Formats: sequence, C-alpha cells, structure tokens
Amino acid sequence: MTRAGISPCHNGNTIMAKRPRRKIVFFFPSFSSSEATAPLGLLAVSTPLLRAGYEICLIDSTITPNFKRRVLEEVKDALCLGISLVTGPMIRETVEIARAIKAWDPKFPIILGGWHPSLLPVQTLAAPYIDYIVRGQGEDTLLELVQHIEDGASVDGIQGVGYKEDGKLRMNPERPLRPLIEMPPKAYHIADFDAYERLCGRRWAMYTSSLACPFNCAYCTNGGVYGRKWNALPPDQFVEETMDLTRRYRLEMLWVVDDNFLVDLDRARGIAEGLVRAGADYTWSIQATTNLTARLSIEDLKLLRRAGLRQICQGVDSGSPKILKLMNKEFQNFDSIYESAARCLEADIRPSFNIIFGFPGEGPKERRETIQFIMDVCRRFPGSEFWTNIFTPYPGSPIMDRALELGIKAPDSLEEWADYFPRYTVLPWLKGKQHERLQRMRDYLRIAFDRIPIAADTRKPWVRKTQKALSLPARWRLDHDVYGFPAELWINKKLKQVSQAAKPAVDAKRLEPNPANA
Ligand code: B12
Ligand code: SF4
Repeated sequence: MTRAGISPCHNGNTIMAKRPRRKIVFFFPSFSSSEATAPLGLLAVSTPLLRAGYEICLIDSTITPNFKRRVLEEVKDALCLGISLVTGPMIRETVEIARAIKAWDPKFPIILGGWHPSLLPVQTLAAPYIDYIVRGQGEDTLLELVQHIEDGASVDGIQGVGYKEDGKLRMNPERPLRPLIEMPPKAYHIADFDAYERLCGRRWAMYTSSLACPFNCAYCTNGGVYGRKWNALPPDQFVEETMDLTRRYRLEMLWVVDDNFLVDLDRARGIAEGLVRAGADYTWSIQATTNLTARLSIEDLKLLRRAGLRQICQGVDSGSPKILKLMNKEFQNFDSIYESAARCLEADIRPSFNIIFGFPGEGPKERRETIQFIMDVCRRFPGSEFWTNIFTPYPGSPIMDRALELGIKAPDSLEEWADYFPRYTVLPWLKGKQHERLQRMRDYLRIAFDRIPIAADTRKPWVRKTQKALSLPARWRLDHDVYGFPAELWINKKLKQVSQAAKPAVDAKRLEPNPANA
C-alpha cells in the first residue's frame, strides 16, 4: 500500500499506481557524508505536486545501496525524473543515473534542479541526457512543467524552465522570487528518517526559516539564486512548524539552514520566547554572521539557549584583515568575533567558526595570521570550535572572474564539474609544497582543539583519550609553525582506522513505514 497515497515507490512486487504516469521519481545523489538527512530542496518541490494529485517516489542514494537499480525500476511507470544537485561530486551520480535512463528510454524526461543548474543553466542543459533544467525556486516551476509534460504541451513560456526544441537550447525568462511565507510547507512525510538515523546515528532534519542574505561576500553564490532581499517566516510559524515536525518524526535536533538567521533580532527573540512557552524539547543550531551574533545581549543568548539553541555557525573566514577586505567582509570586525565567542560561551551556546584558506591574495603571512587568530580564540574561549576549508571558486560568486584570471579553468561540460570540488582546493596560487603544508596545518588544527560533528561520536573511550593527548604536541607545532615528521598525524590516522564504525547497510525500500509518517 502507499503511505496514505504518498510514497508510490514499489514495495516488493506490488505495483502501486493504477493511474498511468502520475508518478514523479526524485533522485538525490550522494554528497558523500554520513551526516545525512532528508534533502530539503526535494521536499520543497514535492508539496505542490502532491497537492495536485501526483505521487512522489524519493530515492536518496546515501540511504539506498542499490540506488541505480531502484531508480530504473521506479521510472518504469513514472512520468518523469527530477534530480537535485549542487556543484561537485553529486554530479557523478546524476550523470550515471541520467545516462542509464536514456539507455533504457531516450524519450523519458529528465529534469535537473538546485544550485548547479540554477547557476550554470545553459551548460547543464547542453548535456545530451538532460531534457529540462529549473532555475531558482522550484515549487511553482516544477508543478507547471510536470503538468505540461503530462499533457504533451509546449513548455515555452514557463518561467524558470530551460528546455530543448529541435536540438536547440531554449531558456524561458526567470521566475520572480517568492517570499518564503508564500511557500507551502515542505513534504517531510516522504522522508525516511529511520534510514537517515541508522546512517548518521542521530535523528535530525534541516529546516528553513528565512531566505537570502543582505551581505555580499566575494566567494558566495547566494546572491545569484536568492538575491539580497532577506525575507523570513514569522515567529509563530517557526514555533508551530518546528514543534510539529520534531514531535511527528521524533527528531532530537534541527539544523536551521538559513543563510543568516539573525538579520531580524526581534524575530529571533520572538522565536525563542515562543519555543520556551511551547515547551520545546529539541535542540537546534543556526547560521549567522558574527556582527549580528555580537549584537545579541547575554540575556538574548540565554533566552535562545533555554529555547534549545546549542550552536551558532559563523563564517569568520580569515584571521587577516587584508583578506577579510578582499572577501567583502568589512561588515565583520575582529572585536565582534571575540565578543560573539565570549557571549555565546557564557550562555552555553557553542560558537562554531568557519575559515576559508587560500582565498586569492592570501600568502604565508596571512595564513600565519589566521592560525594565530584561531589559536588565540580557542585558548581564550575554550569551547569555541573552528572548521576549515580551502577556497573553491564557484560560478555565480563575485570572485569567479578574478579566479579565472588567476588560472582556474572552468569546466566545459556538466560531467567535468563532478571533479571540480575537491580538485580545485589545489589552486594555481596554492599548490605543491605550499598546499601540502597547509593541509598539514589543517590536520593539526583538527586534533589541536575539539569539534563536535552532527553524526554521533562512535569513538571508543581509549581512542578519545589518546586523541586528546595528541592535542598538546599539535598545539605546540601550530604555535611554532613546525610541521616536519608529523608523527601525531600518523598515530591519529591509525586511531581513526581502529575506531571506524561499520556503515549500516540501509535500504529504505525494506523498511517498515514509520507509524509517525502515516
Ligand atoms: C544544507 C547545505 C549543505 C549540507 C547538505 C545536507 C543535506 N542533507 O542535504 C552539507 C553540509 C552536506 C553541504 C555540503 C556542501 N555544500 Co552546501 N549548502 C547547504 C545549504 C546551507 C542549504 C541547502 C538547502 O537545503 N536549502 C533549502 C532548500 C529548500 O533550498 P534549495 O536547496 O535552494 O532548493 C530550492 C531550489 O534550489 C530548487 N530545487 C532544489 N532541488 C531541486 C530539484 C528539482 C528537480 C527542481 C525542479 C528544483 C529544485 O527548488 C527548491 C525549493 O525552492 C546551502 C545554502 C542555501 N542557502 O541553500 C549550501 C550550498 C547549497 N552548499 C554549497 C556548497 C559549496 C557545499 C560544499 C561544496 C561545501 C564544501 N566546501 O564542502 C559541500 C558539497 C557537498 C558535496 N559533497 O557535494 C553551495 C552550493 C554552490 C553551488 N554552486 O552549487 C551553497 C549554495 C552554499 C553557498 N552559499 O555557497 N551543504
Ligand atoms: S554572510 Fe554568508 S550567506 Fe551572506 S553573503 Fe556572506 S557567505 Fe553569503
């Protein structure tokens, strides 16, 4: 049986849909992480389709070992396949699935949506195995597109759609952005939270409460898709929806993936007050800029803590004033970073900072400044955590043209973008010995100070203790800028090998429906 008419994925040998071709199959390619949960973009575009009477079958390759066979089975009685992807490794499985489907039926419609097709629509559509791309918000666009495909009608004029006609690529005009408050709730009920929990060790979900960000950091692609006009859900809706969501699916945690949750401080306070009143018993984390976090008083932060907030992820990005300027991050000063760390910790909220190494203009001097800054924050404010990345330039970001001038080669086809990240963490201006040295610094930073990932900590106590002991020589090395003969890294690698938890074999298809989902 279908779950209340929701999931028409074939269950054993039973073929669900009697009406021909009213089923849409969605595929979510793996982003190679065990910190997996339901793909929000696909849950968002599902609601209008479900409301219009379509059936949805969602296949997430991260929780479905035989995903290719499953997709090929499910498309047999479906109208079309939709895939959601960002630039990088997700493209590999996208291409694999699309090619396999075209080998089975060259006419079966394949639609790509999400960040990569939104930022590079023409090149994505040019792939011979792709029929349609959707740019930007997909809720309204996909519904219209699917209805036209079903009717065999021309899709000319459907805003946000790119398509092929007589071998030519056609791009319809963009669809104006709609504020989040006008969007329907996401179809969380089609997600298999049991399977995600088995993989990740924690039961959690993502939630969006605002769109866009008023800032314009040079490496960020958000402006190109969501613009700069921040808009948000009111506190009541946040409280009501998240209470319902966490209770219905027994979630222990929500990651609010808004680009900048704290733009409106009164809204944040309203949400916290509402959650406290409602007796919320889940924890949550947010993303926000340090300047806005530093605007919160200690009372505000304590209120948010009582409401379940446990972590504020903040893009510090560099410890060098010169690099922050090049990144267009003059809105953030160093005082605000220290203030934010101090106050968050006082309120027992984890300040979680991101760093981007290798931004154009960064040399050994600026890298050293950043390392010293990280060490200083972690020592003065124990409990602060830093996550580091190496810069990858993305199309659609303000820095992309400069990166091309500096020797980055943008791929010419969809499939070549699959290797773009992480290949382009080795940059024309950061390669060879310099790159190796940076990777070593990052490895030492990882063991020098504790960080708490989303996935459950499966390390044995003795592994944890030994890793803790390694943090002391790691800090010494970072202080003295000495990375030769990295014995601690070698020991740590061995420790990781012995403590690696076996990945559970999860096949969503074989799972019993969760009564909470019905
Ligand atoms: C959550 C998140 C993650 C999570 C994903 C967790 C998960 N379980 O899905 C994690 C941490 C794994 C992650 C990783 C990375 N991420 Co990320 N991530 C995000 C974030 C914050 C939210 C995504 C989200 O769910 N949004 C909410 C949904 C509702 O919105 P949406 O995805 O935009 O979907 C809408 C449309 O795009 C469209 N749509 C989406 N899918 C589809 C499908 C179809 C068929 C259709 C028609 C339409 C459609 O309709 C939806 C509703 O309107 C975004 C930033 C953002 N503002 O969105 C960055 C973002 C997507 N990530 C980004 C990047 C760069 C990365 C990393 C490369 C970072 C890194 N250096 O490691 C990795 C890549 C991982 C990999 N191996 O491929 C970039 C993508 C840029 C690009 N060119 O693709 C973004 C935009 C951040 C940024 N500002 O630069 N990420
Ligand atoms: S603050 Fe974050 S979301 Fe806003 S522009 Fe900068 S990187 Fe992008």
